Amino acid sequence: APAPTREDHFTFGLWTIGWNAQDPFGSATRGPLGAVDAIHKLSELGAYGMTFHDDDLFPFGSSDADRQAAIDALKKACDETGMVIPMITTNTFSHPVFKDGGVTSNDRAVRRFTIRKILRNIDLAAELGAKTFVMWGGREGAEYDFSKDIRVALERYREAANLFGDYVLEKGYDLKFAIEPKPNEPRGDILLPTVGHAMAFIETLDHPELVGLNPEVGHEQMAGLNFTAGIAQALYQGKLFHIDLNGQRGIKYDQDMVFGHGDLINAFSLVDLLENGGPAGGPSYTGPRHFDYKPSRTEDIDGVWESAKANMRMYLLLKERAQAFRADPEVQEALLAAKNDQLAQTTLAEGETTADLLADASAYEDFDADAYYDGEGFGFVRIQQLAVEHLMGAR
Ligand code: 3MF
Ligand code: MG
Ligand code: MG
Ligand code: MG
Repeated sequence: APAPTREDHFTFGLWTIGWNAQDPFGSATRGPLGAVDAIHKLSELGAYGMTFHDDDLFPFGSSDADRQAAIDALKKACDETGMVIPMITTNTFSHPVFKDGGVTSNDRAVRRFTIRKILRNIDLAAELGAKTFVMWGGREGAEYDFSKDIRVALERYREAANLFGDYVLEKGYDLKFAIEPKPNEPRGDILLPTVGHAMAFIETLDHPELVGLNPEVGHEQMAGLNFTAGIAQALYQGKLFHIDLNGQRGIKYDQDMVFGHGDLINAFSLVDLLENGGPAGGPSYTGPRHFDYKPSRTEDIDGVWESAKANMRMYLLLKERAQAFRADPEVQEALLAAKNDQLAQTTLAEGETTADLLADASAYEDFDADAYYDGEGFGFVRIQQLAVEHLMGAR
C-alpha cells in the first residue's frame, strides 16, 4: 500500500499517542507528549489532523493565560505544518466531580458546571474551525439499577443536548454534534450504550439534524454487535458524522488496539463499506478517518509512532484489498448469484398498491412454498471465502 497522505484524511486523538499507559493496575510506562510535538510528528507521518479534549491541551483548572498559551502554540504548529483540527471534544469524566456523570449527574451544580465547560469548548471548536463536536458521556449512567430513574436522566441529557444545539444556532457556528455510544466504562452502564440507542434518542431532540454519531469500532464490539452493520445503518439514516477506528477482540473491557489488530474481517468489511459503499461504488463516508486507540503499555515512544503508522497502514492495506475484491469478476458474479440484484428491487412494483398485492393470487393463494422451495443455496459462504482470500492476498 502507498504511504499515507493528507488526502487520506487520517486523524488521531492527542489522548491516543499521548497516553502515558497508566492503567488501573499499574503506573505510567511512558512520559508525557506535548501537543506541538504530536502535531509535527503526525504531520511527518502523513496524517491530516489531530483532535483533543479540552483537558488534553490545557490541564483541568488551567489559568486563562496558560489555556490561551496552549491554544496559541497549537495554532502555530498547525500553521507550520498544514495540519487541521477537524473535531474537538470535552473531558467530562476524569475529574472526580464527574463521578456520577456530567450532564446527567444527580447533582445539579455538577450538571450546570458541565454545561458551562462544554459551552466554553464549543466556542473553542468554532475558533479552531472544527466541524464536529464529539460528546462521549463516559460517566453518564450508573453502576446500579436503583441509583436513578434512567428516564429522568435521559430527560436531563436531552435538556443539555437541546441547549448546545440552540447555542450553536444562535452563534451561527458551522458545527455539528456527534454522540459517541459505549456500553460500559468500566463497570457502569452508560446511557445511549449503542449506535441504535443513540440514533433513537437523537430523534427526540429539538434539532435532530444537528446531531449524529461518532461510533467506535471497539465500543460496539464490546456489546457483541457487528460494527460494519451498525455503520451501515448510521449511513443509511444520514447519521455517520465522524468515526473512531481501533481494534477489539470480543466482548470484554475496552481494548483500544490498533485498527485491524482486533476483528480483522469486520475491519475489512468496514473499510469496504466506507470506501466502496457509496452510490457509484465510491466512498460512502468522506469525513476524517479518526483513530482512537491506545498504544500498548509495553511500547516506548518509538513504539508509539510505529503503532500510529500501523493504524494508517492497516487502513490503506484494507482499502487496497477491498478495491481488488470489488473489481474481481468472480466476486461480482457470486454477488449476483446470491440475488443481490433482487434485493435492490422494490418488493412491490412501481405503482402497485397493497390492494394490488392482496389481489395477486400468485403472491399467496397460488404460491406453493413447498413447490417453490427447491433447496438451492444463496452461496453466501462462497462470497465470504472470496472476501477472506482477498483479505489474505491469496487472490
Ligand atoms: C473512550 C473513548 C473516548 C472518546 C472521546 C471522545 C477517551 O472509550 O472512546 O476517548 O472517544 O472522549 O471524543
Ligand atoms: Mg473508546
Ligand atoms: Mg477507551
Ligand atoms: Mg472513542
